[in-house]
Formats: sequence, structure tokens, C-alpha cells
Amino acid sequence: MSMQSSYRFSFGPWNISEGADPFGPEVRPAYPHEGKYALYKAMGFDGVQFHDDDVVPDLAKLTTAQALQKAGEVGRMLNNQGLVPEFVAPRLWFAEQTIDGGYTSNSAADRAYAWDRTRVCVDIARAIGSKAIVLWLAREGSYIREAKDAKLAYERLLELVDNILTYDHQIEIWIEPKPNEPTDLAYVPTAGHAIALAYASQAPKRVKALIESAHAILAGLDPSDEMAFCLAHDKLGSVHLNDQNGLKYDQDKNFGAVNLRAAFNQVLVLEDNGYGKNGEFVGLDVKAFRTQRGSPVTQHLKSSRELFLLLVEKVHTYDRKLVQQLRDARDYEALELYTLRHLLAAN
Ligand code: GLO
Ligand code: MG
Repeated sequence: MSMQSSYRFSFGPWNISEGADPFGPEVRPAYPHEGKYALYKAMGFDGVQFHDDDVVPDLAKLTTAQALQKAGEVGRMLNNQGLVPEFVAPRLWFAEQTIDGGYTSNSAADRAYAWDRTRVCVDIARAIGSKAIVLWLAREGSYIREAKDAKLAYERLLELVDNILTYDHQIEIWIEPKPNEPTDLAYVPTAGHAIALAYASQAPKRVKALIESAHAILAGLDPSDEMAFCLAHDKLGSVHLNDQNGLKYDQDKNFGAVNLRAAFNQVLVLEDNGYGKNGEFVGLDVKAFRTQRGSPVTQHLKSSRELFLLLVEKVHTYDRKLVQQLRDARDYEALELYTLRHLLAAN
């Protein structure tokens, strides 16, 4: 029996049931938003990831006071259910004002909208008892490179980070890098960009990254190395584990579904570096198959969690002495065969 680490898992309500793609009708009705929270515990999840308008539906129609009252109610509901609000992310990519980005838009009015919305998001995070906001910089990039001044855009992003840190002296900012989609070229495409912003900011300790497996793959990088980079700087706020079959649209496949070995290496780097010991969650960002029947559709979340735990077992039984010997001997041929045999349970 191995030493079973006690990981806590999380995901966002957008991972349940949604069945839309740009090429056809929705394949199933949305599962009622309010009913989703009751599903978490039974599936082995303790953390909820939010967008600001997941916490407060119709956010745009409410005053800040009304929004914060609703957030307080949601915080109490989560507490009663034993759920932890892991983070809140401003959903900036749906608004009219953010067609060409918010923080990096060429329009001062759009930038002002983005800042107002971000402040409300921080307030919502505090009202539900969440210690972090996540910045997935969806439309902060360009469709054609000549459209924006990239240097100015990066200066604006640093100014944004500093403004948030000054606005609230406790909140953490976790930047979720992604190289493309919905833009052609996104600003802050990698962990390196996110961590550079952290160090350049006024409070580097409160700025971290959230690494999503698929986003690293889309950047041509190895997800476990992106995680390792953040861990080396004590800046891995969270993860979005999933998988991605090469350079195509963002797929959010089940963790380990495409590349089991790469998934093993992600679990290895997390486990070996004590990820989770300071309250970090193992977050998932996985989509249900369009073809899946039923309501609510949740099996993909259970499958990804199970895969993660099976790989934790594989990490525990990975023969470290042998790995060290083979590293010392620089016999990577043997190390590779051992690793693959181990994954296939053929040793
Ligand atoms: C999209 C992102 C997105 C974020 C979420 C939280 O590619 O992965 O799902 O993770 O909006 O910020
Ligand atoms: Mg994500």
C-alpha cells in the first residue's frame, strides 16, 4: 500500500453538461446552474472554481451592492455544503466592450470597463471567501499583429496587476497563460510570461500562475515543465489538468486521455514538490463529449479525477533508486523502457 496523498479536487460549473460547439445546435439543455453545487461532494470534489457571473448570475444588471449581497449568500451556501470557493475569474470575453480585449483594448472606454469589472470581481471573491482571482486573458491579444502596440499592451497588463494588488491588499492573482484562441496571438502565452509579470509587480508574492495542460501543449511546451517552472519559484497557484491532441482548437479532453506519459509526468512533478500541502487544489478543466447522453453529464470529471489518482499510485511505486541509477549512468534508453513498462504495469 502506498502513502496516499490527500489531494483536494476542484472544477468550475462550466465543466458540467454544456454541449455547445460553433458548428451546430446545443446537444443538451444546460443543467440548472444552482443545482450544480449539490453534485460536487458526491463526485469527490471539494473546491469550486468560479467566474464572477457564475457567483452572481446577471451580474451586469445589478449594482455592486446587490452583487455583493448575492455573493455573500453563495458563500454561505458553499460553506453549508462544505465546499471551498477556490477562485473567481472576471469573465471579460463576453461583453460588448471587450470584442477586441479589455485591458489591452485600444479604446479607453473599454479599458475602463475592464477595470471596473475586475474590481467587482475582486470584491466578489472576497465576499465569498476566495483568496484569489484568476486572470485568463482571453481576448488580450490580437487578430492581426499590427492591430495593437504589443509593448504598450504588456505595460498595461503590468499596470493592471499592480492596480489589483493596490486595490486589495490580500487578494492573490493567478494568471492562466494560453497562447491563442479566441485571439490569434495572445499576450502572456506561457508560464514564463506570467511569472515575469509577478516579479515585476509591486507584490510578487501575491502573483502566481495557473497552469492548464492543454494551454501548455498549444504553446508547444510540456505541461509538467511549465508546472515545474512555477513550483521552482513557489508560484503555482493552481492547475487545470486536461489533455489536448496536438495543435488544434482547445479541446479540454480528459486528463491523460491523449498522452498518459505526459500526464504521469505532471502528477510526478506535483507529487514530488508537495503540491497541495498548502491548500492548493487539483483543478480540472475538462469538457463533456458532444455525443454524451444524460443529464447532468459529469462522467468526464469523475474519469479525470480517477486517472489522476491512478497516476498518483504509479508515482508512488516508481522505483526512484533505479531512476537515480539510470540517471547517474546516463542510460536514458533503459530509463525510458523502465518508465513505459511501469506505466503498462509490465515490470
Ligand atoms: C479557456 C480557459 C478557461 C478558464 C476559465 C477560468 O481556455 O481554460 O476555461 O480556465 O475561464 O479562468
Ligand atoms: Mg482553464
